[in-house]
Amino acid sequence: MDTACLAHRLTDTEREAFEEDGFMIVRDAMPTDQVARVANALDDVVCWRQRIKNERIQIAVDRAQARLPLRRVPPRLLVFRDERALVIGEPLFAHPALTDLVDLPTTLPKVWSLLGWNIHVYDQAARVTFSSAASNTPARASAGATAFGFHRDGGRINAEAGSTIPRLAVKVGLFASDVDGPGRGNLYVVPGSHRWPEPLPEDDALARAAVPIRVPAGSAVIFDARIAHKASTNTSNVVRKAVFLGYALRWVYSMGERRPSRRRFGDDPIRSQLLGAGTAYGRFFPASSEVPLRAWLAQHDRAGSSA
Ligand SMILES: O=C(O)CCC(=O)C(=O)O
Repeated sequence: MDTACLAHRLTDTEREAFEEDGFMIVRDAMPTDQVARVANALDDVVCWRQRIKNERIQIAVDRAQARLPLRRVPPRLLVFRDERALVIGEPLFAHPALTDLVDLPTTLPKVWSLLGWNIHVYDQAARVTFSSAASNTPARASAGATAFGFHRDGGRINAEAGSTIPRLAVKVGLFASDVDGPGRGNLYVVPGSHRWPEPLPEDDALARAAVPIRVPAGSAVIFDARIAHKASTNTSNVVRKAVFLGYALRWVYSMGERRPSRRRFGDDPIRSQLLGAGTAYGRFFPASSEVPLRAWLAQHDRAGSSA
């Protein structure tokens, strides 16, 4: 990892504001060319999904042909609908341009400043929100929980871990389309609600207190997993493209089923840690080899490596 990322550690002022509000905006989190790569990757994944639907047998043959360059073989995709949004369940494993977001130099230092070094991604989704005006993208009722209602991240953590839960996770939302206006499928957050005890108030009270995140493409929002937040419908004609990566302490079990393979993701040690490599025991008692971020921080950011 390039030490240039150290310039993006959380400042004292940012920490104070984050403790108060439970979220922060990072402008220019991604340069313009990276925004385009992420947006194109999401388009590719949506196309692959269509191809997988149409050509199941041919895809199986492609996968079996080990000599095909990996990037030409669609990975196994986990894609489902949440009302007007198409959700790519494991974007980090779906496309190299999306994998690159896991150690983004502008956001990862803020994440380790908040959580420390024993972290991994436990919750990830890319959410492509189509215009609700477009007749060819009908809304569907979500089979499970929908992100279009106010919620805290972590599901049963909130119901079962007591009324005042400590910070176990933060989420980074990265926008590959412009959401700097109303009706763009904006994420809504309720400032300060990460400090509220469980259960959350009724939706009406949350809706009155909620604010939309309105930022240009390339921006990120980092929020405490306990903050009340929700997706919203997109009434514009700009498709909303966002990737959400939830980082948690490694003893918080990952919601994903898959582990990174070195063949597909390379063997950058810190990236492997973040993608979920390591043993079950090592989530609680990590060997140094399982948490290379610790040694890296000890060398470059003593404050981040303490504890
Ligand atoms: O799509 C959105 O804006 C909301 C995402 C969300 O609620 C989540 O990641 O938990």
